[in-house]
Amino acid sequence: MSNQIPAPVSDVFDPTRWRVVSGFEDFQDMTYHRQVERDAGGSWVRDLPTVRIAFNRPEVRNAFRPGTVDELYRAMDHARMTPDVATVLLTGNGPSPKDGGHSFCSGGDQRIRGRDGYKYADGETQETINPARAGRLHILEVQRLMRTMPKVVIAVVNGWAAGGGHSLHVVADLTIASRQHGKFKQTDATVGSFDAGYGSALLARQIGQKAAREIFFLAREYSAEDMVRMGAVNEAVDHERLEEVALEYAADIARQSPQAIRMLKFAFNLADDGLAGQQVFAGEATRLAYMTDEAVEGKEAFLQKRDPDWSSFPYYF
Ligand code: S0N
Repeated sequence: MSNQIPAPVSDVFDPTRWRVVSGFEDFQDMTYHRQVERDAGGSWVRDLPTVRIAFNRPEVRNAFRPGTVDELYRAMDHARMTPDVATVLLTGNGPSPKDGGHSFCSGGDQRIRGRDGYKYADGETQETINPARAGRLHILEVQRLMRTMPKVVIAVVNGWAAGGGHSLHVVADLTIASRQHGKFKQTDATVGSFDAGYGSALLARQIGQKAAREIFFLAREYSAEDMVRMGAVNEAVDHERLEEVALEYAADIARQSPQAIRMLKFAFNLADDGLAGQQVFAGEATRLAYMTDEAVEGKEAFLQKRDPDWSSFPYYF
């Protein structure tokens, strides 16, 4: 494993705690780090079970364009499939080199919003773009992945969470926010946009209909402490301790049974996610059932071309 200490990417990022995840060094709009333990000389000792995925466009308050969302999805999916990762910290890099502003994410990049969705930028033209990738609203694919991945996702809100960035914090399992710089504003309706899925309806389940409607209809600014009072944020912490507290949350999560955590996450989701939620929960239940002698008997009987013998498996116990 590389002993290289990564470049600093944010004012609350301690480079000695992280390494860049191999294969993701080419990211333009995001960064992806794995938590590590190092010895006193700074050499890598072992990986720890937390990853940090961060928006890296602080000059536009970490707004996302299609390429940003592609990278976010890739990192999130890699975290989903990495067996020894328990927790994902989703956050924003910064502050902005232009004006020192802090941001988690300000949602879709309004400069490239077209009538049919968000356009690919940087050299893409109507003629060259793959039609399957044009005009994409695929942040919703990321929301579904965050919701269904068997890991805990913590939104670490270091600055503005606005528009689609606000929705990402809603979809995360937990949210902690900077007391000094964490700010929340649901600007969707201000720019003629609306997250009519998790961003609004799940928020209403979390904090109640009146409060959620207030956030969307009035588009006012809320502090981290306002959000804690409403039940939308778990904890407001001093800015300089944000990463440290996020890692304390992750360390507590890593002490729990992985199977129990994922069954609990899917149980919490189930009622709000309807049949899709039931499908995810049921998939885990089926996987557990495959581990029983009873399920093995069913499979063995089929392969041996005989009737299954259920006599040692009670209907009730
Ligand atoms: C975040 C705000 C409140 C911060 O205000 P502040 O601190 O005064 O900073 P500004 O001076 O406004 O900003 C600094 C620079 O950053 C640029 N910028 C900020 N946000 C964006 C943005 N979203 N897109 C492009 N540029 C942005 C500013 O222009 C400024 O640049 P310069 O220095 O060059 O002037 C404030 O910035 C703000 O209100 N931002 C806009 C927030 C917003 O409305 N976002 C979009 C909301 N809609 C969505 O996100 C929809 C997307 C979505 O999630 C979705 C939902 C459902 C279905 C599909 C989708 C999908 O699109 O995929």
